[in-house]
Amino acid sequence: MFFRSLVASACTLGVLGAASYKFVPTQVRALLHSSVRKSSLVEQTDMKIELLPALTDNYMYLLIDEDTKEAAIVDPVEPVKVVEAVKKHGVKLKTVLTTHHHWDHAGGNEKMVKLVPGLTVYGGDDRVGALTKKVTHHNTFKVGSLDVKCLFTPCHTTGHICYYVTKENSSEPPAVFTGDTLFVAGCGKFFEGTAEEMYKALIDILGHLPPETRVFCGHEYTISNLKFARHVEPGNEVIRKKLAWAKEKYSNGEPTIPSTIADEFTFNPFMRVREKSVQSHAGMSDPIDTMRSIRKEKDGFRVPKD
Ligand SMILES: N[C@@H](CCC(=O)N[C@@H](CS)C(=O)NCC(=O)O)C(=O)O
Ligand SMILES: *[C@@H]1O[C@H](CO)[C@@H](O)[C@H](O)[C@H]1NC(C)=O
Ligand SMILES: [Zn+2]
Repeated sequence: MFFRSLVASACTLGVLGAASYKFVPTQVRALLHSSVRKSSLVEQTDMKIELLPALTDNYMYLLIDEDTKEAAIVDPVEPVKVVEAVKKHGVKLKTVLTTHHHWDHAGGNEKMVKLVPGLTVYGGDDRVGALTKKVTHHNTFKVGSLDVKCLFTPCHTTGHICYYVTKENSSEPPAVFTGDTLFVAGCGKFFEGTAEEMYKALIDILGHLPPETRVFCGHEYTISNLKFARHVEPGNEVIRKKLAWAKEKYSNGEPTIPSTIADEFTFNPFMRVREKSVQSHAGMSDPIDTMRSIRKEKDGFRVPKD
């Protein structure tokens, strides 16, 4: 539909969106986007995770098993950058983890498998490019010595998968790659699902992971998400502090990722739909009605300048 295509966001634009992006002059693009966004490394003794900024506000994540030096890449939309990072770390890339089929996440898969032959490409949707292993809820597999568990979280798209990564007997926190289901202080738009489904994804599934689990999401939306969170809960001091912190990070080109599941429950309005403060903002008394109402409100929210 013509109107829908006008208002479509980056994630739904498809091939045309990807192609037109290429025609933005390189210097302008570099100034506006990726080159001012720093990559960063989250180091534990069991796993390393390199955050690789991509496109305007996406993240790819290079997951490294320290034990075997095997690696996986989450949503490799810019495969050349992935190959550079793999070389830099001297690791063996074997696996692609695809959160969902939208082009800003899965659009690099075909090129990725050409650049690194023999990759296993995981995803939960037949629309994922170069898919070799379709997965569903609680499927498990290994990346070196790390255990990966698939969490089926349909709503943003019907085939969305989050990947939960643990290491047996480790005392360090697990990681979860949440794509466009859970963002820092926000959640994905309900393109192909309902408030019931997002409630299940955020509260029942992701919300029951260990509280210290680190959250690695698909986009750098933290500042605009926190401005909406502040609008929902003007009296929540945690939101105001996190917003000041996020602005500081952003101004230095640094990521605001990861957060933790425990932290999300303190400032993410979509994780807080059982709280009276969020429910009364929505004029609802039921958590799922609240979820539906604040998602609709955020779809039309004009993000304030400060
Ligand atoms: N609000 C987004 C617009 C782009 C958009 O719609 N992004 C999709 C993912 S590709 C989404 O689910 N956004 C969640 C939201 O806007 O709350 C932005 O800050 O640029
Ligand atoms: C984890 O700990 C258990 C109990 O101590 C032990 O039996 C098992 O072999 C350990 N697993 C690994 C991979 O080290
Ligand atoms: Zn996206």
